[in-house]
Amino acid sequence: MSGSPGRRTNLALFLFLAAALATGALAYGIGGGWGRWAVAGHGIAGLAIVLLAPWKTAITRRGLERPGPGRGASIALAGLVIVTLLTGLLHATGLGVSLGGVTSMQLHVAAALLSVPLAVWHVLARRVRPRRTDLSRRNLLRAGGLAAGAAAVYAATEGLVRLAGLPGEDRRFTGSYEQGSFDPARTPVTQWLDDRVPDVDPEAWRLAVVTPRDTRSFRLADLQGHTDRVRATLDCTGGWYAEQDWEGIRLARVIDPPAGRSIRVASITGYSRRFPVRDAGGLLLATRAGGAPLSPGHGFPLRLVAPGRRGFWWVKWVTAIEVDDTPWWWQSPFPLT
Ligand SMILES: Nc1nc2c(c(=O)[nH]1)N[C@H]1C(S)=C(S)[C@@H](COP(=O)(O)O)O[C@H]1N2
Ligand SMILES: [Mo]
Repeated sequence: MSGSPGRRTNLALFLFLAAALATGALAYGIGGGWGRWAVAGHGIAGLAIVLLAPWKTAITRRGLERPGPGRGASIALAGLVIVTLLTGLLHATGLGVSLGGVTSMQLHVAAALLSVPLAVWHVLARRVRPRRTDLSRRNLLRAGGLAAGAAAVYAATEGLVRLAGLPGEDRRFTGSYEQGSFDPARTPVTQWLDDRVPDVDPEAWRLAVVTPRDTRSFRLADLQGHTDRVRATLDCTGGWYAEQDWEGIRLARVIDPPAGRSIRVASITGYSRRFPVRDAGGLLLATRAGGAPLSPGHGFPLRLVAPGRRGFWWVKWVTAIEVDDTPWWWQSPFPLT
């Protein structure tokens, strides 16, 4: 016995919701080529949830007939999951990338995150206890079959997007759309959460470089003479990307030789990210983009360029660099501000 069909549907839903959450986080976390597998896995997990909808609807209909506690929260959860799926499809196909004011991607992530506590509560409130038969061979085969079906639907959808020439065909492997490449003035100005564009006085501004050996301070004029260049793509998790020619000073030059395990790059605003010291060679402290000084929104006077990493690593308004023995992963995987 592998349990009732209702139990199986609920288990499969739980499994694929968890998979969608995990692959979504991975797609945000991985900026390099491997990210494409996270993005594909994310699409497949989402479509598996869509495929389960008819069965779940039958269960839900029965549930709604016996009103009990927490019914409102369950309905809210269903609504959030539907919004998450719809905005995911709107973004991926390009049929609705921006919904006036907000982007589909913003709604997608917000609805998904809000649904997590509700989903946890929903499962706990129903006291579904794991049973050994849940992991029966047949159930695992069924889950595999569902994933294969979802993969086929994913491939078919991608094919349709191309055949129909929908905007979705121009997505980067991360799922992002091009906006303002080689034209910084057309590139969006965005903050991860609640940071504000600061008004920086270039005369008073200093870059502090703190290493276990010493602390040094640079003026803007000390950095502006450097002409290290890198062509790199800023790919925001908000769903757009732009390739740009960046100019400034390689980070490795200001901490040479690196003595420590990680480098913390901090903004005037308090926002910061920590990098493994081995990355120093690939990071650039940029003062210019596209041949012009950075605009305030894009990080004037100094911003980090972190090729191969998603946008939230590209710290703007840099004012301090600290090298120490803290492991680079000793930080929140995503910024909290
Ligand atoms: N200080 C600071 N730097 C930041 C952020 C922020 O909120 N604060 N947001 C990051 C995110 S999420 C992105 S996508 C890029 C956006 O850079 P742009 O505004 O120059 O396009 O800046 C990154 N650097
Ligand atoms: Mo971003």
